[in-house]
Amino acid sequence: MAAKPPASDPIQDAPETGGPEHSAVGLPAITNALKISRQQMGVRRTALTLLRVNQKDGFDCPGCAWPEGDKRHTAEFCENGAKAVAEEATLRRVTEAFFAEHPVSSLARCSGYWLGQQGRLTRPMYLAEGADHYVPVSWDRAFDIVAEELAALDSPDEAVFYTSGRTSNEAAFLYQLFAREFGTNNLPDCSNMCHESSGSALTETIGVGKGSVLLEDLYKADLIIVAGQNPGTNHPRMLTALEKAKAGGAKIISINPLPEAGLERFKNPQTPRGLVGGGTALTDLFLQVRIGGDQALFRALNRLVLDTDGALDEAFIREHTHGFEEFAAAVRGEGPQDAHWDETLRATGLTRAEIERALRMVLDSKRTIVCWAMGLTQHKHSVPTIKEVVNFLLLRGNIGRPGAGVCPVRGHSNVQGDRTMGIFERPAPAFLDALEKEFGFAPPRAHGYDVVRAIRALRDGQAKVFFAMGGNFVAATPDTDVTEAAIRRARLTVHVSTKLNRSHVVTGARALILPTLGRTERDIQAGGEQFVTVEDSMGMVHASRGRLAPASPQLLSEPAIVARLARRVLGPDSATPWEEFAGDYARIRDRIARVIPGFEDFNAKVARPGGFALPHAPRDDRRFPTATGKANFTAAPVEYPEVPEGRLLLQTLRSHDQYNTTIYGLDDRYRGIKNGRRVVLVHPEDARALGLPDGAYADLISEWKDGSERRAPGFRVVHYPTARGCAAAYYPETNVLVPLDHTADTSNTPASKSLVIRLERTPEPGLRS
Ligand SMILES: Nc1nc2c(c(=O)[nH]1)N[C@H]1C(S)=C(S)[C@@H](COP(=O)(O)OP(=O)(O)OC[C@H]3O[C@@H](n4cnc5c(=O)[nH]c(N)nc54)[C@H](O)[C@@H]3O)O[C@H]1N2
Ligand SMILES: Nc1nc2c(c(=O)[nH]1)N[C@H]1C(S)=C(S)[C@@H](COP(=O)(O)OP(=O)(O)OC[C@H]3O[C@@H](n4cnc5c(=O)[nH]c(N)nc54)[C@H](O)[C@@H]3O)O[C@H]1N2
Ligand SMILES: [Mo]
Repeated sequence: MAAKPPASDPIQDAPETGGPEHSAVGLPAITNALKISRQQMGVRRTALTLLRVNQKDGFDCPGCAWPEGDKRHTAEFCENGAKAVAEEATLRRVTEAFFAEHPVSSLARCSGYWLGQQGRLTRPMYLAEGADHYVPVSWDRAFDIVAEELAALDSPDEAVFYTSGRTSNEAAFLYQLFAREFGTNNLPDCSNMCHESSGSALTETIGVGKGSVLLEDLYKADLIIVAGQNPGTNHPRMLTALEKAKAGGAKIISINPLPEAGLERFKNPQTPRGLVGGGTALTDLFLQVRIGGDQALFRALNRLVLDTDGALDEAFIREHTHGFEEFAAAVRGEGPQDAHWDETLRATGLTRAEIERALRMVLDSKRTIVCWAMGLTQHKHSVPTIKEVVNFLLLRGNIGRPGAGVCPVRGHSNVQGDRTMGIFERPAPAFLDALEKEFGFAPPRAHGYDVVRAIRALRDGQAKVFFAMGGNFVAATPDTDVTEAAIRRARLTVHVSTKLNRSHVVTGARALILPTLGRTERDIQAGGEQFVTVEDSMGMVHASRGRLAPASPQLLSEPAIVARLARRVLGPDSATPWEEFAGDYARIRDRIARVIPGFEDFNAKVARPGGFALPHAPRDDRRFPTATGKANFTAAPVEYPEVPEGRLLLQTLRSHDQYNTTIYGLDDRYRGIKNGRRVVLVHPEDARALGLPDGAYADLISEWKDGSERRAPGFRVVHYPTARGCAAAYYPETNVLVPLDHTADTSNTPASKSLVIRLERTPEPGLRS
């Protein structure tokens, strides 16, 4: 059912606005989920599929990585989970006729939304050098083409193997094994753009780059701080957990430049009160921080805690931490309290009274959890910011006991598992030793490229083959023009995908689309029906079993694709039993059990309904496997973005109707935006000072320190109650504004939440000639 792509802009982006909502979910969420699901799947399939999401014998929701509770509702889904499922289980199909009709050059002018709406990919397709149409290709021929181009490289390090976060543990383990047997650690992943800053900060300070709380901990907490996260849209099931935590007496502080509806009030669709009543107020204290002001805020709280008699957990600090004295001296050395306040208020945009109120809540709490997501990780100073959060928790002994800890809330449903399986450009030597011992080859030891370095290598001609296990690299990465030009220099680009996206139409000299099974689909191999496993944001590993008939008989599973490709590329010399792995995923799990700590008896443990928790030394026994053997206090200088006169600080974020680069629709219900995505949210006072009435149109121009500028044209200005001096607009449309070199220190994550921009007023679209 391919719709004709219109000659010019295929999507009528004509935003209308009505002001933000003050509560989330409730009946409209169900109505909207069912509407989108029925459009994609029809009535019967909608019912069958949605009943299976996140059930113990069903499939893991391909939406977010929030954990499932132990007691499950019949419909353990949320609006956005339902949309993610509908997107995959859609009845629409992209066939060879579609590619015969549409040349790549015209598809490259279509919006990502339109491309995604065309449906599921159905067979392997090949774009030959110089050709403008993809043509069908057999799986064997497709693997031959990849093998040819890999064999032509001067070094295995001229190949890049990207992973998005939906890939199962089994597929991820095989994929990294293949890349390393081939000879490279070039395994960038979406994590590099996502929670890498959390991983960097946590590994150094507590010794494990993952969160330290389980779902039960939220129900035992006195205080939950949600910083830089919009769970109403991106982790809707977290609202149920927050509601339950509140019922148990917890208080919630939200730290965000935007008043996000989901954090204000939650109408739980599983309860009558939530469906027809007023719902539950979630946030007790809203700190409307200026973008990038979080490190200063936590530093201020830490200083106040240090100066309060009896506020420290001295026994914990003495026994379990390192660097406290230096930290305390550095904080006090920042000058007298008064000067410190001035700087804090400037950096955060908050009042002293607000911060003192937060302090009282902090001191009243015996068990505190801090949750965060992209609002903390995508800044230049994200790693020191998250380390300051760790300092904050360490001061009062809030790590490694029930109801307390760090909770980075992960994005993609298996992004955490992929990393556990070894998808990492800087693998630990112990991991490589274990691979070497188990598989009898010498894995490469030199670090590989992360996402940003991979783009530079492609741009500079040092990488020539780009292979992606899922994702939408050209749309998700920064500096769109630079990245697209870099990708076009490649000899070959290959995408293992479920849906059509921009990365299929901005390609290297040759390109392949390899269509694969999704989570919702039945996976039958030589050894019978298979299931896969995933790890959620809290380190729980469990099985996922699809039930739907595959979108096409020609799809291969991700493990089968990797196994067949590996055999073709590595030849009979590879001692790895690739065929056996593809035939029976339990054989892959046997090997994971022998290579990765915590997976001993993997097959037996995962057979238990609900799965098992991976060990986490700080959480389980207050052991901190860091360089010092203790939890480390760190005292980085406080940073925050400086914004010149007449400029704003732009964050790029998600609307309610998208999953990263997958656009479900053109509305952002909670923010009162309809029918369009090219909007920029600006505080009314700032907008007036810039001479921009509500509804005016403007180009966004980012200004980078080397003097270069980048432009995103034609955004409707929306007066919106964001923090002063700040602005917000949707990604991926704004990725064009993010300079490739604008990354977080240490983690190298694109700093896509703090861009200095100016707005240039333009005529309304209708008035342009
Ligand atoms: N439906 C849906 N679910 C998703 C996704 C999706 O696109 N759609 N994406 C998935 C993925 S991969 C991820 S990583 C997560 C993302 O989940 P989120 O991190 O919630 O996603 P964003 O939309 O980027 O929102 C960032 C939030 O941080 C706030 N923020 C921005 N800058 C700052 C700051 O400097 N300080 C503070 N304190 N707050 C700030 C923003 O106002 C916003 O509320 O969601 C996952 N789940
Ligand atoms: N400016 C800006 N840029 C950002 C962000 C931001 O906040 N602002 N966020 C960053 C973050 S947090 C992330 S995680 C990245 C996301 O980066 P990616 O993970 O690369 O992007 P997605 O849009 O999630 O990828 C969607 C595509 O994945 C494919 N897909 C879906 N399911 C499957 C599957 O089961 N198997 C396979 N093989 N393919 C599948 C489909 O073809 C779909 O088109 O973007 C980053 N980019
Ligand atoms: Mo993410």
